[in-house]
Amino acid sequence: MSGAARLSALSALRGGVGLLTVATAESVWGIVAAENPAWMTLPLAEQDGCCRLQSLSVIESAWERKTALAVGPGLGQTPEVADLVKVCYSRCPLPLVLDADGLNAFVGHVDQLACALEAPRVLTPHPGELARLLGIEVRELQRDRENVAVKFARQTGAVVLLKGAQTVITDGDRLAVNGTGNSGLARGGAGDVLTGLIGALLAQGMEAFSAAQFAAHFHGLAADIVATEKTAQAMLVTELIDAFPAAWKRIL
Ligand code: NPW
Ligand code: AMP
Ligand code: MG
Repeated sequence: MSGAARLSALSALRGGVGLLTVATAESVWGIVAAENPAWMTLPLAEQDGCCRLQSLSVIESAWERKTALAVGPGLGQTPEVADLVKVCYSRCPLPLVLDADGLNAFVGHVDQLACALEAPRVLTPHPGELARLLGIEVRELQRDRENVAVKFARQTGAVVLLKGAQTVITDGDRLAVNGTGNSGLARGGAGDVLTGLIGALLAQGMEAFSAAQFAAHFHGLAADIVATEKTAQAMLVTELIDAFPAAWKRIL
């Protein structure tokens, strides 16, 4: 899905990343490349609209020159995508944020989210994604969001950011609940924006729990700025990224 890739990439740029490469299925490569001349692109071999496992070597040689990786938004769900994601997750020696179809790749294999590498992992499920991974009902998860997130963080060794109003961020020891944001964020693409932002902060060397906590706060702040002028009802996720400069001005 070229939209998800573009939203994550634009967000990463506005999040302050220095040099960005977007790896994407070759059939949408041109659309992604044309969106913004500031990023580089990496076309990946595909089948049925999704990346193939053989793209791994191309991705591996690209990450050698990088400082962080963001994986998942818009990838789609095929067995080959799932294998590709799992190998990247277990082998990439860089800080990595995993979202959306990146998380979906581990459904039925949640034990493989416990990564043996030193490099931090940030997992950013919405309640539907985490419920699917854990094999529980969304209602059950929502009743006990903080404890479910802490347990999942301990189980995986990752920083977990459980989305929704009052987003929970935890590394299993530390816990934060985010208070910014509004219902305007409950629309397709808002999460893809968050992934790009976390990727940008990790790339700039921010510690993983702090990156997730800061990103949740900043993403919500940008949404609150947009809602003041445009209302939560009429908000577009692209306007969220457009509000990043104003949000940075309030913080820096
Ligand atoms: P239901 O149906 O609401 O009961 P998916 P997705 C549940 C890309 N995108 N709380 C929902 O349950 C993403 O990056 C591309 C509780 C259903 O079971 C992904 O790659 C865009 N439950 C891909 O699309 C913009 C919730 O989860 C399932 C929930 C799929 O991502 C849009 C549906 O979720 C999108 O980001 C919640 N808050 N949210 C683009 N412009 O290219 C969802 N569920 O199948 O994970 O679908 O999150 O839309
Ligand atoms: P996703 O479901 O992946 O598109 O992500 C949606 C994003 O919007 C996450 O960052 C959620 O925490 C945020 N979000 C959704 N609904 C609300 C809400 N009612 N208040 C604040 N943030 C929200
Ligand atoms: Mg999402």
